[in-house]
Amino acid sequence: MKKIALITGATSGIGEACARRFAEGGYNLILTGRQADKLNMIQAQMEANRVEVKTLVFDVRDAEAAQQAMDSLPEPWKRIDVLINNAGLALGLDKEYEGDPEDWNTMIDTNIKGLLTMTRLVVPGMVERNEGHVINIGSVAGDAAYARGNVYCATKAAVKAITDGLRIDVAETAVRVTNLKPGLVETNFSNVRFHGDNARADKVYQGIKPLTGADIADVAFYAASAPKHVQIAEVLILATHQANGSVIHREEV
Ligand code: NDP
Ligand code: 8X3
Repeated sequence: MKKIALITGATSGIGEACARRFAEGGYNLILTGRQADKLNMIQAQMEANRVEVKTLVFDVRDAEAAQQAMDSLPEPWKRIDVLINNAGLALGLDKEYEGDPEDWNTMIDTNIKGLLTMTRLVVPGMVERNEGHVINIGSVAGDAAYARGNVYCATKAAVKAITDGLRIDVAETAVRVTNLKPGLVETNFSNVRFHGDNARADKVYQGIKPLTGADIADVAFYAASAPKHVQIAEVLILATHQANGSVIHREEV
């Protein structure tokens, strides 16, 4: 049987690009997300290319639904080789003292607790089999706070600590743990961040050639394909004209 990659948030952006890159690289896929129709569409495209795909529809914030979805997988599909914890979001770009507590809760529940839920469900099997790879999608935002990034940056700093913690806790096994930290990637991310204000979202990528989901998927696939004794612990991936979370050089438009 081919190797299996489970990708959360596979309906869009980096997650969808990872699905396509890992399929191309010979993996079968478990694609998870909240939009059944989108998952079904991606599944149909992949199955036409002889990739076997299981789809699981659940919200990563719902630990019980996540557990039930994982339990529903046929036994051979429970042997997951690569877990890509990608589902996540930013909501708002406000001063911390003016932010919306509901947005904070959604980011914390998705980016931190959702990632932990999936880790708790998948990693015990990897440890038992003494093989596997966890790739968490962190962010440059986790390296240092940027203006108005506050809580989103904190969730990605938490992803870094949680990823480093897991790497320590599985060090006696052959399980590998990677934190990928992208900078500006043009996806649905900013449309979501600005609650559907697409004009404002477009401005985020003006005057700079941003990364694409495929750029990040290539790095994820590289990490998963490295020789078994090589653990790509962390990668910061930036557009050429981005220096860090705060310094972005834009051409005049
Ligand atoms: P997208 O908005 O394009 O994709 C986000 C994905 O996560 C979607 O599939 C979305 O599904 C899913 N998702 C969000 N909330 C949940 C949830 N509660 N349960 C299940 N799935 C959920 O953005 P990106 O591809 O850019 O984001 C992917 C990851 O990359 C995120 O963790 C983000 O923080 C990170 N990242 C993004 C960067 C960027 O500049 N774009 C840079 C650095 C990191 P749905 O459509 O149902 O909402
Ligand atoms: C996404 C990148 O800089 O918009 O994590 O926070 S940034």
